[in-house]
Amino acid sequence: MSFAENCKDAILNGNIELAEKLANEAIEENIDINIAIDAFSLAIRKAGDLFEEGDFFLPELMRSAEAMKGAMTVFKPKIMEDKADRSLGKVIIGTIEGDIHDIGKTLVAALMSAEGFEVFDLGADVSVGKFIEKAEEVGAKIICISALLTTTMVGQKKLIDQLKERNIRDKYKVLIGGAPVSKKWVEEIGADGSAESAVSAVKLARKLLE
Ligand code: B12
Repeated sequence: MSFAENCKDAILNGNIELAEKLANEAIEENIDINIAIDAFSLAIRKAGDLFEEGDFFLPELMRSAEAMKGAMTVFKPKIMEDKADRSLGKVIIGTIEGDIHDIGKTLVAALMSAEGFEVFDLGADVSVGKFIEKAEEVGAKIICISALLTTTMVGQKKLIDQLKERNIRDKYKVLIGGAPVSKKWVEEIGADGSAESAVSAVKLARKLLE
């Protein structure tokens, strides 16, 4: 079986040990870390599809998510090992209120940090007020808001609306992301951009600050 097939097997079976073992092997064998993470990401999305189709129930999806988190925990120190020795500015990141999906957000945070941004990761289920309060407190340049549910994406709009109401919208670049986010949504709510992967999120953040 190929590496990607093994990852799929580990994630879909919710096998944390196997997921961690594969992640460790990928590092030992010098497999490009982004390619390895992509293989796991594809697998967890497959779990989501199975859940949507009714072939997976919530406990199975949760076990898959745990296996995915196990692999990401192995990759994180490796990502940070190559941390750039520079300061590109402060970034606030979190998953919006009502939403507990934090795997993608954590990946974006780790890569941003490795790139040289000073990242303040507020976690998941973060209120709009908390995002703004922290951004103001630390003097952030970028606010990154993740949302994985169609019901919680509205929080991304709410945050931008509140920045406008407080006349501080221009102080920040606002990046949004998560599976349901589209270019249309970016335009509709007046965000500065979105990205479909952690790698492109970092590239976009750098570009916006040029
Ligand atoms: C894992 C998972 C879970 C785990 C979450 C574990 C965790 N700690 O995160 C568990 C099992 C707990 C879970 C729970 C639920 N889930 Co869920 N879950 C998923 C799943 C399968 C994968 C998400 C994931 O981790 N992907 C892997 C990461 C690497 O990718 P990512 O999150 O997309 O992030 C990347 C990019 O989007 C981008 N990105 C992400 N954030 C940001 C932010 C910025 C600023 C930028 C620039 C980029 C960026 O970069 C990331 C890295 O590459 C998705 C399916 C899917 N297709 O997304 C469903 C999914 C999101 N879940 C879904 C649902 C319905 C739920 C539940 C409501 C189920 C339930 N009945 O309880 C609950 C929600 C509870 C809540 N209040 O939040 C639905 C949402 C449907 C919808 N239309 O809204 C999905 C789409 C599954 C489906 N197809 O039905 N879930």
